[in-house]
Amino acid sequence: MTIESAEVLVSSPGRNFVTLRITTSDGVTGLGDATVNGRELSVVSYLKDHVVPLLVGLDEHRIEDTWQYLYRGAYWRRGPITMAAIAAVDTALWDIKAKIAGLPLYQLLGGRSREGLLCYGHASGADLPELFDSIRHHQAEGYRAIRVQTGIPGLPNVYGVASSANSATTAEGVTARYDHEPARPGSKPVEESWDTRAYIRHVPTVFEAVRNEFGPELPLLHDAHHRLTPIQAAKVGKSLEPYDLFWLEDVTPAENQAVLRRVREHTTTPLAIGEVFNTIHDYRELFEEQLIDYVRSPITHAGGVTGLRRIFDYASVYQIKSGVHGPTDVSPVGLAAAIHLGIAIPNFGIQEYMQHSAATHDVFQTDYTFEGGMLKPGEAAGLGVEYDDVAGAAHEYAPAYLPVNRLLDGSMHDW
Ligand code: CS2
Ligand code: MG
Repeated sequence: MTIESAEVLVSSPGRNFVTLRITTSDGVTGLGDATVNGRELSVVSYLKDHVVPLLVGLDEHRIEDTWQYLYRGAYWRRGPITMAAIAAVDTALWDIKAKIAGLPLYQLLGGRSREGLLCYGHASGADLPELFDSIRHHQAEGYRAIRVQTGIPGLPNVYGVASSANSATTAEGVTARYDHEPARPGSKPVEESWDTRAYIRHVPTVFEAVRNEFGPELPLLHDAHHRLTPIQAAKVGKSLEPYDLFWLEDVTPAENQAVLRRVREHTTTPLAIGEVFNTIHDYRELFEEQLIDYVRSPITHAGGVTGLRRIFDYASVYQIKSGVHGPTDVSPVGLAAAIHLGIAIPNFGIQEYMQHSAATHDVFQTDYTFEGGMLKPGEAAGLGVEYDDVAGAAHEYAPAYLPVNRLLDGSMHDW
C-alpha cells in the first residue's frame, strides 16, 4: 500500500481551520491538523505546493522516515509553518496506521497510563463579578482547573477576556460565555493597548479575590502572554506565590530563554512555556537548566505525534510535564491527537480545553469525551475524528488576524 492522494481542506466554522486528509491506495484515510492562527493560507500553500506532491507514492507505514524526509529534506528547517505542515502529515499517518491496526491511536503509543486527562478551561471577565460568574460557569461544566484572565483598569480590551458578544452554543448544546477567540475577521489585525505597570499592580488583587471567593484548592492558571521583562516576570511570579498557582504561562517572549534564569531566581511559581515553540531544539536550555515546569507545545505546531512525543520524553528526564496547548485554534483533529498522546505518556501534566463550537463539531465529528473535568479518548480505530466535507465546504475561508499590541506611548509590544 502507498499514499494515493492528499487533500488540503480549509473550513471556517466560526474560525479558520486547515486540515490535511491523506488517502492510501487501499482507501484508508487519515486526518492531520495544520492550523496556524492568522497564517492559515501559508500552511495551505506549503502543503499544496511543497509537501503533497512528495507524499504521493510513499509507503504510509513509514511514519518516522517521512517525518525525517520532510524535516531534513526541506533544508529550511523549523518554524511554525514548516512544522505545522509536517505535523499534519505525521498525525494523518498515525491515524491511518491505527485504523489499519484496528486500534485507537493511544494503543499504538503505549496504551493507557491514566484514566483521563485533567483539563483546564478559560474563565475570564472584564471585572471581578464577570470573572466569578465565568469561573462558576466553568465549574458547572465540570472543569476542575481554571485559567483566570481579567480586564485591567484603564485598558479598553485585554488578551484573554471573552465578551458575552461572542457567546456560542457548545457541542453539548450549552449556551456558554464562549471562550475568548483571539483571531478577529478582517484584512488587518486590530490593535490592543497595554500597560505593564497597571497589569503588575492589578493581577495579584485578582488572585487574592479569587482565592477568597473559591478557596485554596481550585487549581488556577494564568497566562502573561509573552508581555513581561525578566524582572517584571519575577515580580509577578513572586506576587502570586500566596495564591498557589498551578502555573504562570508565557511570562516572557520565547526567543531568549536564558532570561528565565532571572525569573527562577526570584519565584517558585511554576512556569509553563512553549505554545509558540515548534521543535525539540527550542526546549534544550529550558529543560537542561530546569527553567520551566510544563511544556506547552501542541501536536499541531510541534511536528505532530512524532515530534511532540520526543519532546515529552526529553522533558521527562528533568521531571517536566506536559501542558498541551488546546485553544479553539487547535482543531478537533489536533486536540484528539493530543488526547491520545496525553493518555499514554508518563509525564502528563494538564490539557488545555477550550470547547469548540457546535458549528465546528458539524465539520469535525469526534469521539473523545469531556466528563468530570477530564478528557478521554474514544475507542474508535485511529484518532476517532471524521471530517464532513459538506459541512466543511459550507464555511468559506475569511482572513482573520490575531491582534497586535502597543504600549500606551504607541510602541509595539508583544501580544
Ligand atoms: C493562549 C492562546 O490558550 C492560550 O494559552 O495563549 O489562546 C493563544 O492566544 C492563541 O492560541 C493564539 O492563536
Ligand atoms: Mg498561552
